[in-house]
Amino acid sequence: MAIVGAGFSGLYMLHRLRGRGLRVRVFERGADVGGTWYWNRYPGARCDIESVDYCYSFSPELLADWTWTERYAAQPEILRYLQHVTDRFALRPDIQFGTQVTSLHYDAAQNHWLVSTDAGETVSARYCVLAVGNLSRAKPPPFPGLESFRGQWYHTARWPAEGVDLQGQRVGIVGTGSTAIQALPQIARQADRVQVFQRTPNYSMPARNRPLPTSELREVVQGYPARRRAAEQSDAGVPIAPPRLAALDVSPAERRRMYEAGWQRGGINALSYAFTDFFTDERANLTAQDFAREKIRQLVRNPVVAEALCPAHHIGTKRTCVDTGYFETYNQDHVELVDVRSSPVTTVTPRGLATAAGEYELDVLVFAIGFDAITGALLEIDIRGRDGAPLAEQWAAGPRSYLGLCVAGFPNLFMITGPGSPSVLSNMVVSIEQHADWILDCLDHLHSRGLNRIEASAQAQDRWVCHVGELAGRTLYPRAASWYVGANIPGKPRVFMPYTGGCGTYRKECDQVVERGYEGFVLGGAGT
Ligand code: FAD
Ligand code: N01
Repeated sequence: MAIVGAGFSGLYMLHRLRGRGLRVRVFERGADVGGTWYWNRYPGARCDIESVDYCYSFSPELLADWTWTERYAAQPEILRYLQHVTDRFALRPDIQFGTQVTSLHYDAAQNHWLVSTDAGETVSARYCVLAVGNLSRAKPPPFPGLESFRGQWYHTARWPAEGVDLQGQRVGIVGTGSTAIQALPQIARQADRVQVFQRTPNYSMPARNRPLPTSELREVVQGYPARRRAAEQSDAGVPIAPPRLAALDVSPAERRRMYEAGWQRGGINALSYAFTDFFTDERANLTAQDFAREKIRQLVRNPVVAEALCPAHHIGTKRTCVDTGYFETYNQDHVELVDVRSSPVTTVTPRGLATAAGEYELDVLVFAIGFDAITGALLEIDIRGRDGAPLAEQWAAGPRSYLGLCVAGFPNLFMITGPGSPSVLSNMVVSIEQHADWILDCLDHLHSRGLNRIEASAQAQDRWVCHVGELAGRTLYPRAASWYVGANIPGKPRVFMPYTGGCGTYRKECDQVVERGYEGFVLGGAGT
């Protein structure tokens, strides 16, 4: 078995497969485990799902012996957790670090995959699991002249492990997504001057982060099985009771009270979990947008800056950000918002950034410009299935999969949180465990029947793609120019990629496929 990637997905998959006595090799580009939490070391990086939920549930002993110190753990703590898991379950010997998988070619005669790496090695594997991450292929800075810049530049998703000393520096941050929103308050603490180059403003909810007392953690661990079951059956993979009321069915005063309560609780679902029609009814969504914009106007003293920070898209249709003091940071004299919507960045010069409006002199450039999300890391590998057909060709008009787990024409190849599954719309660790468990059960099923091949049928895949599209079409999601639809990558096909039906419903759909004898899959033995 081959697994590509050693983040939350690859590590858990390895652990489960090992439990079956299978021989497994994991290939990881990085020098250590951690995936997202290995690469994204920028100041302020932390999770936006509560730490006690953004972790594995498979081992009660692991749960009991790990101490989360904050409501939302910071990157170093999450990385330490994943390193701890790796060592506790002795996973390291099966992981080959510093190795990028460059191609995966299926050999139909042998019914195996040929896995080639950038080290020039090729190995064969009967089954392959792509645990490459939805947000792991960093978008390269697209600005001409970057090589001429005399200062230092960094992509937040490749932040140096030793950190960057920003004391006394003039720093430019390009981007105002989740990453920049976390990083700005931290960078502004150190730098002499910060200029934030904003093309599109985003909604951000207060994190209300706080230390996690051990008594609270102990209580959570005691009731963990029920808490996790609730998360698994929920829409977003978090143990929060779903809303019951529609926004327009309550009075404006009641609506306001509920939004305010959410805002005070904080977190990514602060407003979205208030009402049932948040993601489906434009008028309901507008009430939450208005509330969020009003908060920005209260938090930012300069009314011109506040207005520039007010987003216009349907709230939630681009990933809602979570912050600690983001908007308030613009009240500091040494922090400036620069509009690059009306005057886009044209070039990087030796001294800084140039826009049509002028040149900005900088010592350090920070690119918080995001990722080629969901399909980027998959298509970076030259994947060829039965008949030698490249995956890139099959996905030329957007990704097509069955359950977000498998692709027709690519036998014995599994994706963890692939396009067409809840993936980035969920607490990803919940989704990762579900996918890895499903894959393991599937392999057990094959082995118990003396079979060794499974492939999604083209018809089942067509039906699934249609179903995912229909579900998304009932929501406001596809209307935003977001990375969910590939809008942040020039030339990428515009298709809404995740499954919007919710984690609980998705899990049932996957289970039904199994109950019906792997409906929609073609199963076979070596000779068939
Ligand atoms: P990753 O963690 O991305 O790991 C994939 C690994 O595969 C990487 O280490 C990569 O180097 C390796 N790889 C990729 N391609 C190759 C190749 N060809 N050859 C060899 N190795 C390869 N999700 C949440 O649910 N809650 C959060 O709070 C949250 N916070 C986030 C914060 C940040 C800053 C970012 C960027 C993402 C966040 N996410 C969050 C999403 C996060 O990516 C997932 O939660 C989770 O970490 C994904 O784990 P993974 O193992 O699937 O992928
Ligand atoms: O990336 P993004 P991110 N010129 O794509 C701008 C997860 N995450 O790294 O919107 C000027 O969201 C771009 O502008 P625009 C989370 O899922 C979670 O911030 O394209 N600007 C945008 O403002 C998140 O959604 C956390 O107009 C350019 C920004 O760069 C996902 O990762 C923390 C530009 C990119 O925003 C990605 O977040 C961090 C250009 N040429 C990440 N190109 C948590 O809080 C891009 N931009 C848990």
